[in-house]
Amino acid sequence: MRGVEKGRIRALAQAITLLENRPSFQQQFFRQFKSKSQKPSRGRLIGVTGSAGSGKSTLIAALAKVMRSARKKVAIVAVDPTSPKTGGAFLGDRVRMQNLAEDPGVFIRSMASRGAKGGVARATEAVSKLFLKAGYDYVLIETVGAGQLDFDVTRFTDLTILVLTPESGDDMQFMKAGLREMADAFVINKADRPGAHRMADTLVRSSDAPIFKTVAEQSKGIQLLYQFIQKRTSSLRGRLRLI
Ligand SMILES: Nc1nc2c(ncn2[C@@H]2O[C@H](COP(=O)(O)OP(=O)(O)OP(=O)(O)O)[C@@H](O)[C@H]2O)c(=O)[nH]1
Ligand SMILES: [Mg+2]
Repeated sequence: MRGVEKGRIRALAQAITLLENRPSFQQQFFRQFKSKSQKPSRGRLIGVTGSAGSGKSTLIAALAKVMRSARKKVAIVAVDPTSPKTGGAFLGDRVRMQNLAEDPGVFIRSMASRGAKGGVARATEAVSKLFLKAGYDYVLIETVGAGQLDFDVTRFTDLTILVLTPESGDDMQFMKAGLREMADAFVINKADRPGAHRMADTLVRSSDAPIFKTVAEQSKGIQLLYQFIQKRTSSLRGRLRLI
């Protein structure tokens, strides 16, 4: 654990693998931290959810870039569904496109959901908190807005962003499932396409959460979103955590 606390990449990678592969170790992990007097962590857990292909990975890569410009250490945890990818690219590709992969201040980890439910969420939680322990300022967690996992994620994140597109009107069904109430902010991504304003109008009528329009592919609107994240999560200072 000491290597992790010093932010050593190798120790971190080993601990993550252990947390993923050994559910019993997860319990031990949580117990260990529960029993100690706890220092509030400086880092923040940010959930990014939304329907497949809405641009979550692109948004996360763009956001990570802005955070790096502000000299923040960023960890990215992507929960990939087992279903084969249609279109889009893996998060790693998007991050590479942004030249973040070579940046020692960015750690990217993919976790396959393999159709599992609660176990993945628990591993995701444990791994995300491990990054806090390792001194990362922001942990960005990508999940696909379709299943139970998304709700589990909102339970342990400091802030959850729901990514929509101008075409998401048809997806209102999944939003009605409760994710909408869980979201601290909405991002209407692909705002370069028609319908973004209409989508925003629909949202304004049904929620009090702030709405951001972004074109993640062109890094547009990301700075504003980052400012919101920063402001909203800074007031959480002093909150106790499991680790
Ligand atoms: N027009 C437009 N396309 C975008 C924008 N952001 C992302 N895309 C494209 O949308 C597609 C999906 O982007 P991803 O970032 O992979 O979306 P995702 O939500 O992570 O997808 P999954 O992880 O497969 O659910 C890609 O082809 C992106 O290039 C945007 O702001 N405007
Ligand atoms: Mg993705």
